[in-house]
Parts: sequence; C-alpha cells; structure tokens
Amino acid sequence: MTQDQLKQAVAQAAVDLILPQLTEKSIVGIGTGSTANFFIDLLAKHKMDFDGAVASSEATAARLKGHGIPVYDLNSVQELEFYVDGADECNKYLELIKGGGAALTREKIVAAVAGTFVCIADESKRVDFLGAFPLPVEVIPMARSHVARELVKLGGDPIYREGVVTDNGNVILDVYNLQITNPRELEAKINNIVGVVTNGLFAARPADVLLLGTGKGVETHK
Ligand code: ABF
Repeated sequence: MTQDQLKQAVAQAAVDLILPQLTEKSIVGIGTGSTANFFIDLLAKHKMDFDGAVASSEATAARLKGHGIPVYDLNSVQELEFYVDGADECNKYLELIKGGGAALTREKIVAAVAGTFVCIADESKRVDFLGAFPLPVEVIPMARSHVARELVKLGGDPIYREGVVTDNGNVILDVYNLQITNPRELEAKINNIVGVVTNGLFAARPADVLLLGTGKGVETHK
C-alpha cells in the first residue's frame, strides 16, 4: 500500500469510529494536513448526520466549506465530542509531535476542548522516541531571536521556518537535535519561554485513540 492509501484507510477508520456516536447536533473538531484532508473528504459523505465542524486552520475551514459543511467558531460551541487530526510523530503513549503544517496552536486549542482526540496516522509516524522530526515552536515575531537562544540552552538547534506566517500572525522555529526523554516536561519548559505561543509536543494532552495505518491493516491504540 502507498502512504496515501494508508492515510485514506485511517481516515475511513476514523469516520467509522465516530459516525455511530454523532447526532444531528454534533460538532466535530477537525485538524490540518493531508491525512485530515482525507478524513474531511470521507466525512463529507455523511454531512447530513451531524451539524458542523470546528477547524484547526484556515485551510481546513476552506475545505470543509467547499463540501458544504458549516464551520463554527470554537467560542460559540458548547461541546466538542471528537477532535480528529494527524501527527508528524507518535509514540506508544500516544504522545505526539505536531505542527509540520504550522497549525499547532489552533490544533492544541481544539484538542484541549475535545472529549476524545482521535489521531490518524500512517505507520511512518510511529517512533520509539519523539524528536527525529524537528519540533515546531510558534513564536511571537519580535521574540524570535530570544526564543531561539533559550532553545539552544535546552540543547536544541532552532531553525527559522522562512516565509511562513501562521494563521495567528506568528512565526515558526523548528528545533532539531532535541533528546526528548520526557515529552511532558519539555513541553512545559518550552511553553514557559517568554515569547513562545506554544510548541508542537502534545504530551500534557496526548491523543486518546491512535488509528495507525499499517500494511496489515489499521491498528487501534488507546
Ligand atoms: C497536522 O498535519 C499537523 O499537526 C501535522 O503537522 C500534520 C500531519 O500532516 P500529514 O497528515 O500531511 O502527514 O495534523
């Protein structure tokens, strides 16, 4: 199977998982990236079975609207039963690195609100230790150099992602060569640096369910 076929298989598995639990009043949180896009396209076939969605990025909002799915502001939503999104890396504790698509802050906010966070990923994302994928950090533009110096003190090599401005008007530093032995602790440490909006470690709030696409089928991890 190709990587796209694996992504499509986990996206379908996510639809199959949540659909029986949706009602006509349900609003679904939806993430960003190519795997999330497969999910949006498959979920759209059932758009009469739920009310609408909250999007983790402008790109996702546009795709949802293109399918005729109503997109709600998170502040107007009382309850979000599910958040479905991809990841750049995942470990066996369902801790993640996200943010390769620069949407990490909105993704983390929607994940925080959701009752159940379903992560969908192909098996190339599964790692023993997080950190081979450079850790994205969203930063207020004027703090970029300060934050970079602080990240060096934590043992990383931050690189400015040139030409990228997030949906929130900020910039991204990608941190290479971090030894992430304690994801939860590092997530908190980086978030404590003045000027950091958030970082792409999802360890304080990991996924609740991981649907992992493998050559032998979709594995469900909880
Ligand atoms: C989002 O999309 C991100 O947090 C992650 O960076 C990325 C995964 O992309 P893809 O599904 O295209 O591999 O979920």
